[in-house]
Amino acid sequence: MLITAARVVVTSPGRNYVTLIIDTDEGIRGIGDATLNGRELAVESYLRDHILPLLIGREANRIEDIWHYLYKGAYWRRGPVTMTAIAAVDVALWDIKGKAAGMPVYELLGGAARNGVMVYGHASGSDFAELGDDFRAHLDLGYKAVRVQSAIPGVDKTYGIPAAGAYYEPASSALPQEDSWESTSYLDFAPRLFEFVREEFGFGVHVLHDVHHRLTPIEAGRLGKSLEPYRPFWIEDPTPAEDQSAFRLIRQHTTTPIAVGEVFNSIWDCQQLITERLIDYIRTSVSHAGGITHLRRIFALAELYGVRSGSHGAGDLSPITMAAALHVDLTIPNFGIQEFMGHTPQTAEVFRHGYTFTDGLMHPGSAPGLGVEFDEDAAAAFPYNPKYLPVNRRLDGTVHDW
Ligand code: CS2
Ligand code: MG
Repeated sequence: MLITAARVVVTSPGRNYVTLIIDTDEGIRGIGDATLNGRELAVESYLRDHILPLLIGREANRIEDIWHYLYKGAYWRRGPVTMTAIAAVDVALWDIKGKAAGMPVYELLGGAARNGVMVYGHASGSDFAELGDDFRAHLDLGYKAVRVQSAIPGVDKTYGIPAAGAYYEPASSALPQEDSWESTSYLDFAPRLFEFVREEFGFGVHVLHDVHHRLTPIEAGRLGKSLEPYRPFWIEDPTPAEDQSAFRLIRQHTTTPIAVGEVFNSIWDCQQLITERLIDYIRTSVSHAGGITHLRRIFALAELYGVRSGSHGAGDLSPITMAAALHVDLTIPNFGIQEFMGHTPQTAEVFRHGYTFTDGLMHPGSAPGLGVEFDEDAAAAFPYNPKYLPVNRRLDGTVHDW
């Protein structure tokens, strides 16, 4: 089966998504997610101008060969743009392979190793009352795990807090909005946040929290120690992820589980964190870490060191990535948890998917391939809408990690 055509569609059903479509001479089509929040057009160009011409005439079933051809053949390796583009090709080829075999992708990956995929949702609030309502709403939906984020007294426009009941989208402005941050206020506040949640909802539900890259290593050690009485499922991205050896210092001070990896795009980004057991969950995603092919290598390495998966699943990863993630999550032995932030209603018009949520567990469905159909006519109704992620500044104006 030969690749005959490939093209990229940028659409914005509530937020921007970049979708790769690959067609073959047997009439089977595959789709991949090439979305990189705030840098969508960079990936679109990398695919359109440098990758897609190389795919025409190649055998669609040779997924591994194509992966290495695109990775090693570029000379300039790794990075979020390159690896998101390679990921989109990889996922589209797995979609084609599943459709050609008449099987869901998870069957090609070794079959189901569990009945369903435990997911966590996002609860947030501008105060504890609002947070409590959102948390309770997630419990009512059947979630067994909930991430909690709250506004920090004295710090305006911090991460993860939408208007009450609104869908959270951080890339919200045509030029970067400036958020604010102060670690001292946060470190004093975080234990109170967890105290509220545990007093209100008890210890029968997993509670997660995203620090979002903002602390120094010793601050992260202090945070982890202060939260130990409240038993977090994990604290996520406590410090900038690229400084892997910093996690040795954090580990010296706390047993609170740590999750890192949504900004990583290759196994080499997390090799030290995994092999030195500096983290407990690796959050690399199908769409930003080289696709299904490379993500399985990362999870296989992690399994050797007792590190479990906890893949990124924010709304800026399209339903194609959510579906592909569920196929992988269903089959790996060291599955931990899967983020599921959900998508806007308009997104469901464009990406018609077959995955399901039942009592806190998700399943990709049994349709051949990924189980997602991309509606190009619906997509055309939502033209690209340039958006940037925020830039963060401390209260004295210093640029800080967002
Ligand atoms: C966040 C993401 O869901 C998470 O864990 O870190 O929502 C992140 O802020 C966005 O994906 C950035 O585009
Ligand atoms: Mg995160």
